[in-house]
Amino acid sequence: MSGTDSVSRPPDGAGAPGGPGLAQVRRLATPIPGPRSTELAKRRVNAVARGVGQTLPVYAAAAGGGVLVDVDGNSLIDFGAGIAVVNVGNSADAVVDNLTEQARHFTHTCFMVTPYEGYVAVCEELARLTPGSHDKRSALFNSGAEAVENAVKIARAYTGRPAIVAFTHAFHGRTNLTSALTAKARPYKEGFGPFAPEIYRVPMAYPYRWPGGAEACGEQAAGQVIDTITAEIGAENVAAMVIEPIQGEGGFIVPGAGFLPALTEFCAAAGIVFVADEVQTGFGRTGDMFACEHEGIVPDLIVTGKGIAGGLPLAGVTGRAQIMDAPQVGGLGGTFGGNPLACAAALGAIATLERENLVDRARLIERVALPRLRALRDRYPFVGDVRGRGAMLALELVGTGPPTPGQVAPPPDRGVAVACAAEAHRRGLVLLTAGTWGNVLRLLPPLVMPQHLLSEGLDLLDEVLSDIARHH
Ligand code: PLZ
Repeated sequence: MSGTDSVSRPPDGAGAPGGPGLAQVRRLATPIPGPRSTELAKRRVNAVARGVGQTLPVYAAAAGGGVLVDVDGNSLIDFGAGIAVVNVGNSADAVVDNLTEQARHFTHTCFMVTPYEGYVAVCEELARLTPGSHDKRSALFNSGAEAVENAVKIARAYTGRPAIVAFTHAFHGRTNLTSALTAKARPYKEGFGPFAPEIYRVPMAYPYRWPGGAEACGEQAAGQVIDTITAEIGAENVAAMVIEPIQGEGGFIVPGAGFLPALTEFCAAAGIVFVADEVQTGFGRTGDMFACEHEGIVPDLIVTGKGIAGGLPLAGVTGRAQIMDAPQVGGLGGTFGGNPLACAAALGAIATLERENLVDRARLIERVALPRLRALRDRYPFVGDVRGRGAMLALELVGTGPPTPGQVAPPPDRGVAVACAAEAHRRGLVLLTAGTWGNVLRLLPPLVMPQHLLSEGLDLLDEVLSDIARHH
C-alpha cells in the first residue's frame, strides 16, 4: 500500500526532502504520535514481528542536520542520530551525490565475483584513518555484528586458539556469536540460546560502580581481568579480547584510566589479538576519529560500522596485515559485504567528516553539553553520574535509597529513565536510553547539529528532569 496515497510523505510545508537543507527548527504540529503515525502503527501491528522494538512511535518522513520530521509534520530535535549512525547528518550532500552516481552505474556485482574500486578505496581509507602506522588490511561486511563475528574468525585463524574474552556490560550485536559476547540478558539473549561456546566474561572498569572507587578502578579491574585470563582461562587458549573502548549499549561506560593500556600490553605479551569494537564510537563520535586514540592505544583489529557510511549498511574489520591475511583465500566474504552503494556512501561520509571538521565539532558538542549535564547532576538527586566523551554523553539515573548489596553507587532507576525519555519524546526531542539496567539517558546528536538546536535540546532535557523531579 504505497504510491500516491502513501501516508509516508509529510504534509505540505513539512520540509521534505531531507538533508542539510531541511529547516532546522523544532516544531510540534500534532501531539506525539500524530494521526498518520498512529495509522501506520496500526498497520505495523499486523505486519511486523513484535520482537522488533521501537523507541518512538513516530514514523519518519525526512531528516537532516539536527532534525527528524515525521509523517504528521512534527520536526523533532534528534539526539539519537539513528543510534550513532548519521554522524554527518541524514542525507548528507556528498553521501547522496556519491550514492546516486553509483546507482546509475551499477548497484551490485558481488565483490567476490567481479570486484570494483569503491571497496578498495574504502579499505584504503580505513587503513589511513584507523590508529597505528603499521601495514593494514580490511574486509567489509553488512553490519556491526557481522564484522565482530569476522574479527573473531580472523583472530582464531591467526592464533589457532579457541577462547574469546568479552566484558561485563558489553554489546557486540544480535547474531548467535555476538549475542554470546553481549552481556545483557533481556531483551537480547533470553529465549535465544544456546549460544556459541568458548566465550569468557571479565569485568569492565566501570568507575561509577567500582567497589574500590573510581580512582583505583582502571588498575584494579585490569588486574582482575589479567588474573582471570591467566589463572582460569589460560592465556595460551585465548584468541582475542573484544572490547568497546567506550561501551555503548551498556551505558556509555568510559573505562577507568589505565585500563585499556594495561590490557593492550598484556594481550601483546600473551599473543592475544586485541580487538577494539568501535562500531558505536567510531568516525568522530567521541571527539577523535576513533576512541582508542584518546587512550593512545593501537588495537590489532578494529571493528567499524554505524557512522562509516552516513546511514548505508556497511561495516569493516581493519588490522595488522599478518593477522588479517591469516584466513585462507575464500574464507571471508558474503554476497553483499562492501556493496558498491554502501562504499560510495562511505567515501562521501568520510569526505564530509574531514571537510567539515566534524571530529572537532564532536569536541565542541562536549564543551557545550557536558557542563550543562553536570549542572543537572548537581541539581537533581536522581542523576547519579554524568559521563562520556565528544558527542557520546550520558546521564546515569539512580534511586535515592542506599546502594544494593555489593554496590557502591545508589541503585539504578530504570523507571525514571523511561519516564524522562517518554517526556522528552512528547516535547519533540528524540532521546535514547541505554545501560545494563536501562537507567541511562544517552545523547548522540549528529555531529552537524546546529548550536541552537543543541542548546534547545539541552533546555528540553532540563525541563523534562525538573518535571520528573516534581512528580518523583
Ligand atoms: N558493536 C559497539 O553498538 C550496535 C544496537 C541496536 P549492528 N549498537 C546498536 C540494537 O538494539 O540492536 C553495535 C554496537 C557495538 C556492535 C554493534 C552491532 O552492530 O550493525 O547493529 O549489527
